[in-house]
Amino acid sequence: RRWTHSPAALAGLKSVTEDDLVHFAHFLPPTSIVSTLSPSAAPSSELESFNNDWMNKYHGRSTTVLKPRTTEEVSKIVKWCNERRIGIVPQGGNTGLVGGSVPIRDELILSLSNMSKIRSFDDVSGILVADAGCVLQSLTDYLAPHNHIVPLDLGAKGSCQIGGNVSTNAGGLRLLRYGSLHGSVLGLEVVLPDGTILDQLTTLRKDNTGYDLKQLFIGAEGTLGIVTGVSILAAPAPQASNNVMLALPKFENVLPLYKETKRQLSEILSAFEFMDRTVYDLAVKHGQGRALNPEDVEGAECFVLVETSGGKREHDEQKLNSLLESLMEADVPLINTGVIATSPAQFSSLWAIREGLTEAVSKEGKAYKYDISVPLYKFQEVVDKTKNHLQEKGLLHEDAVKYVVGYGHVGDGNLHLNVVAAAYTPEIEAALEPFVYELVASYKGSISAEHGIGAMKTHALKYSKNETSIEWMKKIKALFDPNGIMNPGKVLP
Ligand code: FAD
Ligand code: 2HG
Ligand code: ZN
Repeated sequence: RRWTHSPAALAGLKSVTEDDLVHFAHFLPPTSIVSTLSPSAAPSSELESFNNDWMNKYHGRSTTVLKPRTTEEVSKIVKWCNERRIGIVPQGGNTGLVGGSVPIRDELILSLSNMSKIRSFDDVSGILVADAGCVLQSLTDYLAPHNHIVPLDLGAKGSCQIGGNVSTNAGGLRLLRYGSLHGSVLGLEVVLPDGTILDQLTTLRKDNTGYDLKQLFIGAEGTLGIVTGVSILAAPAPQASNNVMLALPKFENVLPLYKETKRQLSEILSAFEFMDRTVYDLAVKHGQGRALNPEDVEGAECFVLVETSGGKREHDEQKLNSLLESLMEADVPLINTGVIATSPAQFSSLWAIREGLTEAVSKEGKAYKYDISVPLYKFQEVVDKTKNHLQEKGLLHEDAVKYVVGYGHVGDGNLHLNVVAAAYTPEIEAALEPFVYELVASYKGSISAEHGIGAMKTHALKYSKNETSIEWMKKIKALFDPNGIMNPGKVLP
């Protein structure tokens, strides 16, 4: 078969054949093999959800999905593929937003969904060891009766897997409080591209015995190996959590508000999330959370969701109330209003607005997503400049780009610039890229704060990494994966 638009990384790789399936059937049960090639061929519709990404923007044409149940089975599959030069795409919950989790061509998809056992939990140290295919929400549910939480939370928690989270180094809504996975992941078990099992599944808080190899796999997006097990430090569940949605008259108030909120709430501040008015309105339009009362949103240019997590409810509530009072009573108030959650249902509903933004945007149209790190005071400028640029190109109208919106994790300097279009078109893409990447580079920012590079940004890596860094990344890739079978065409240009 001839392939058009196939990157060089896939050039020497082979397609899966019926002979390969016969081999896999020696150690995998029929339920672990979904293929359009096998004698009992699956209809191609069964492969659809594996071949298409969450945004329905990236499309692969894989013929075969394997769902191993153990690390040993993963190892056997990978060893065979390495010998036969078959490209492999590791797939977790397929919620990634940069096209990393679906094939570019017809690579084999290795789904971790059958590896979902908790291996151990120690409620004294808080260390959890789990299979990579455990869904994030299921880990949260498992830890709840043990009074612990996963130090990571994101809107995709119902589908994404801990192995996918580690492989993308996902940030999310709790990073402000618990830091990145580079800190909270204590150990990993990884199947290397030649099938070797690298067992670094330690449960130690401290371990300075030479190079910390696991760090290489955190954020490698499946290009260096397959994560099969994760050891992670869970956090004690907060005894009290509160949140408040603050409505701001103008964007310029976000920065002073963040400073003041940090000063007053100090150790109990656990999230500080930003959304502009346009994306808030989209969330309401598409039924995410419960809309605030009209009088609370009147005149608001943007919103900030503040969460506190602490040890004593009265103490935390007192701090939050006095923050609100001081903000409202200032000579020039930083906020118009603050809607404080007074029940668990309201607490969840305020979070649902924020967590539902991605879904709202997707319901409205096709989203071009730019997940960037830029200085906080530039958030609005990035949105405005992008909007003006699209306007100048004549692309800001109902049939092309409908909205340009911004939201994100203020505390982490991470803005999600979303350009919501009627359709994905080459014209819009050409207007946005490299425009957005050049803009980010001009602020010395990052073109990917937390979603990764995937297939979307390989050509843009140079805007955030210099030549020497890319050269060393390529050397590391060649060392681990000399045959280039692991997630080919992703991450590296
Ligand atoms: P997949 O999408 O299946 O895979 C992602 C990448 O990791 C791919 O390159 C894949 O090959 C690789 N991979 C997956 N599993 C493994 C494995 N076991 N071993 C090796 N490689 C593997 N991201 C954030 O950072 N913060 C957010 O707040 C956030 N919110 C989101 C909200 C929504 C509604 C959605 C749809 C996505 C969101 N994301 C967010 C992006 C995405 O959910 C995360 O990147 C998530 O960590 C991906 O996990 P997954 O299991 O779905 O991985
Ligand atoms: C979030 O913070 C996610 O909600 C998704 O990282 C961001 O939709 C996006 O662009
Ligand atoms: Zn995010």
